[in-house]
Amino acid sequence: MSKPKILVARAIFPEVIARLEQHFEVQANQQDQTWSKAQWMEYLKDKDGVFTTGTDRIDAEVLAVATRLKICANMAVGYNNFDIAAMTAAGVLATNAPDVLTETTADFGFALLMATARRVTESEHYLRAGKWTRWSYDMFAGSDIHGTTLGILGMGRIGQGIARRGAHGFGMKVIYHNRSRLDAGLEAECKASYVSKEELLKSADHLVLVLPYSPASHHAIGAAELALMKPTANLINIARGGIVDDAALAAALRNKTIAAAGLDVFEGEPKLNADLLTVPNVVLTPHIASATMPTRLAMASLAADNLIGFFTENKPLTPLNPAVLASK
Ligand code: 8YV
Repeated sequence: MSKPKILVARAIFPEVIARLEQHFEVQANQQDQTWSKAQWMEYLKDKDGVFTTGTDRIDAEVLAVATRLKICANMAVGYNNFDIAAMTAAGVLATNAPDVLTETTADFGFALLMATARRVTESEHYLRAGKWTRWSYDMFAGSDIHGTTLGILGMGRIGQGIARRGAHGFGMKVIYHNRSRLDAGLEAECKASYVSKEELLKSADHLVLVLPYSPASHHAIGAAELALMKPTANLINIARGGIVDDAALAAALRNKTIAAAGLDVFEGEPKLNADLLTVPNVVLTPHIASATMPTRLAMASLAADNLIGFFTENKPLTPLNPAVLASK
């Protein structure tokens, strides 16, 4: 029997490609070329499965030509690059890569929070520019982290990881808002109290966004929400671009509606709202929250395991639309 054909959209760990090659006929992209949409669709035409990263889009237009496609395995926990409804309608399974990145991403959320609150990058730029000539009492004075109120919008696994770090490590008071409230046991573990979104915005000294992107969360933080926040507050986004209205945020940072922001994700990334590049009170990183080599390998391996599990036993590990499996 011939092996199923798999497309790997981006360069990934050679050992993961080698593992996939044991099971599949693999078209890899180890040169990490940027494919046009036409190339993407052309390459998908004869494929049974695809290994995607968070920027490789699967939608109705792609599915219309990828008629042999049975599974798309995303090397990301977020899956807003997938049109799940269109995939389900086409009988195509979607899988993501949850859990393996939780602690690494929560670590980074905290790193960005601390860098933002304590003005780490802004002060480093000052030093590198040769501007540091003498000490002064208020030089790069930032905001405290210990003992302050940590707000978390979106309380999934990563949100809980951030809550634990804040409550147990820094003695922070943790409040959160989420579509659904955590059970009492988890709330106690995270030492987190459920509040309304308005209360969260008004009370947080540091507000971390960790919710998934969907049309419902588009611009969940815009001018009106920023206006509710404390002028001393810091906003951290490690979730997805588009959850924050970046133009409104740049204006709020410039006008000191809030104190500072730390952003790992942007609307329309890798392009950035030009205003964000000119305000000093923002820490900017290029979507690296899950970027440690062990975690990236675990994410890639889980995506590969989903492909192998699906084709060998009809048992992917982390399906997003399992109804597709039942209907086979
Ligand atoms: C990935 C992410 O780096 O997992 C996610 O949802 O945003 C990141 O960890 C990126 O999407 C690569 O696939």
